[in-house]
Amino acid sequence: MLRNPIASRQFPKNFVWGVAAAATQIEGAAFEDGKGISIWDTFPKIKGKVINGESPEVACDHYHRYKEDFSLMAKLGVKHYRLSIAWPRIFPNGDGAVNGKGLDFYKKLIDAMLKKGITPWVTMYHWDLPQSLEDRGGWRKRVVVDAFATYADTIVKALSPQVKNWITMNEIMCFTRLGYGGGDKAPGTHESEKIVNQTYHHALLCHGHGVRAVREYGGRGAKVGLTDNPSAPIPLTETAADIKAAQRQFVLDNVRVLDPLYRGKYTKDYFSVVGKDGATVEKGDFDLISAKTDFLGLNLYTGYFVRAGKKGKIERAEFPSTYPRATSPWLYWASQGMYWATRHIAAEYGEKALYITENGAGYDEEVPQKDAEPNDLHRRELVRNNLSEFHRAIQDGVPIKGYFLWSFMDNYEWQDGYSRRFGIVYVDFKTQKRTPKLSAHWYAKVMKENAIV
Ligand code: GBH
Repeated sequence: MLRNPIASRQFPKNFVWGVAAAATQIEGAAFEDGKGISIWDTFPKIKGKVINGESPEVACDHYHRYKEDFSLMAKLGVKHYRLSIAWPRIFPNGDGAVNGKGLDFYKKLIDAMLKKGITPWVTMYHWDLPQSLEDRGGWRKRVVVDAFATYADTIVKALSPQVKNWITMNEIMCFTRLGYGGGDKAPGTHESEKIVNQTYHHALLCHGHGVRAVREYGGRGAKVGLTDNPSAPIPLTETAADIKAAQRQFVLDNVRVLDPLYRGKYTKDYFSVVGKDGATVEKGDFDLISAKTDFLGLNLYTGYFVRAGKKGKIERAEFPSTYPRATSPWLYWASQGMYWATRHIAAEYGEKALYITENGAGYDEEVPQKDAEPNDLHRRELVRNNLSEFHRAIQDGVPIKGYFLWSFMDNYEWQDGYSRRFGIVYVDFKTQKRTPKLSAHWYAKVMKENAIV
């Protein structure tokens, strides 16, 4: 007798299946109802930073279309949705006066979700710093920490009756290193390593304030965690020496965020990586940074291969030019990264609850034929392979509790603009028409069966 192929591919009971998006990437209405300017409104105006200078001013116009978007989600069987709040809608200048219309917008939006049976998972910060704070030093300066503490208090107080799941920060590395070190993301400057490490430190402090705000004002049953995007070294062979090398590389790669979070200090490993450019720390900082969380969120898309070399050295096995990847050039097809990143965290830091807060694939896709189902078999296949690896990790004891596919619909992919599509729903940006792709119909069945189908 052959077995039913999905019998061994079931996920645990109560596994959380969802989709994800972020304010700047979908809302549009960049200057409506009192919203302040964010660094992502300013950044596309700098020549050469964003493809075709595309801006998030209109994006998916979700600000005006959220009801129909939630109807479509519900139709696909989505029960959990990760969204973010635009800080400049709440505090147009980052601090100072609250914009009541901003808070009202999110209350109405979340009400509309709840009516459709969709549970919100709210990210407090997904890269849209109020420009006014950037003008006062931004992530380089402690002013951002004080402002964030008040912002976190304000949104948690206002939304805690409706929201039980909170994510403090999205991908600290991206808005610190890539924003202030690499120049690729807003604000797009090139600071010293010392300053870049200081931006990480301020972001970690904000995470701590996010946790504190949820503990103080989140109400009963509220949960909070950080979303990180660790790099994912994969052992070239799954044998003891390569596994040890990969886990060691994992710690060193991600030491700026995960060591302070879990070890409550800047460790020897941190200083072995940053040298004399470590962040300046004030008394009490680590109490905030390492305050106990309820889970860790992970955005995982890819990985890379390492093996044990001679004399304890770790060798990287480079990707040859023929190795498959998505149109996003960093997105190599490396599904084993899903297994190993989650496993390394469980092994190294003992985390008890992991949520995959993003996973997906970015392609410049063809315009679909009129009335045809957009064919994104490439995305379906990569995501399905990734799910197999998460499933394998769970079988091996890694505590993965949920999975959010990035992204619900095509949207503003930051410096890659509107041509780089990550959605399982196709968006025609001229007409704002939404059309579920092949992957959306497949994912609907995954959520329904609680299994890889
Ligand atoms: C996530 O970023 C974001 O949270 C989300 O908003 C975004 O739309 C989505 O993923 C898709 O990109 O070091 O220069 O080689 C993931 C961003 C992109 C961060 C690749 C690290 C490495 C680029 N990651 N990046 S580089």
